[in-house]
Amino acid sequence: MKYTLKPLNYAYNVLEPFIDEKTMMIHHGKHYQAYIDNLNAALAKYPELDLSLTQMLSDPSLIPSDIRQTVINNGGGVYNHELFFSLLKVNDNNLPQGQLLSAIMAEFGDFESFVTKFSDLAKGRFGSGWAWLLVKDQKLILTSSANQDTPLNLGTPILALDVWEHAYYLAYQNRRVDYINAFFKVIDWQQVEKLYLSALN
Ligand code: MN3
Repeated sequence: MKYTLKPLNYAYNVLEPFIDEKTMMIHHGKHYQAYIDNLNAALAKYPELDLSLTQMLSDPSLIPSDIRQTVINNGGGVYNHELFFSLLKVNDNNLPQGQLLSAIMAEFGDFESFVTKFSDLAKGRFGSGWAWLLVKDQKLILTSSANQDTPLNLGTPILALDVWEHAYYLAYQNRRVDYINAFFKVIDWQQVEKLYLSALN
């Protein structure tokens, strides 16, 4: 078994009331675990394949063709969820600071404009997918992706929002907008800034 579940560095209930405990338990313990299991099962056919997950997802032509789509779907599921879960924390009203805030201001004018643009992408993603903040050529860019597709071909992801219904349906049902607003209460901006600074190098 090559890939294993990474534990959260916080308890399932600490994101309440913005993201509820039951959703976190199922999302982390069941959905994320299933992506790991499916990825391992696919890669078990190719024990000699010596590539990292980001190498494979950045250039899927490196993946053997008979498992390529399975690795894109499930390896993407592993990569995306590990990033998403690692960027959440208990709400303490923290906001972007330092160089990350400067970059947001330079690119989007102000923080509220960034939140609006990111939220619009998350709202507008039809069906299941993700909204992203990336670093490309030292600049911040926004995008969204379908299914478990990663944006690794476009840049380095530093913020990820899962807008699959499994991420919010128990608490928010069809109200994706309320879930997106809640997400902005539990972002660990210090972690995002760390990723931002390392993406510059
Ligand atoms: Mn998910």
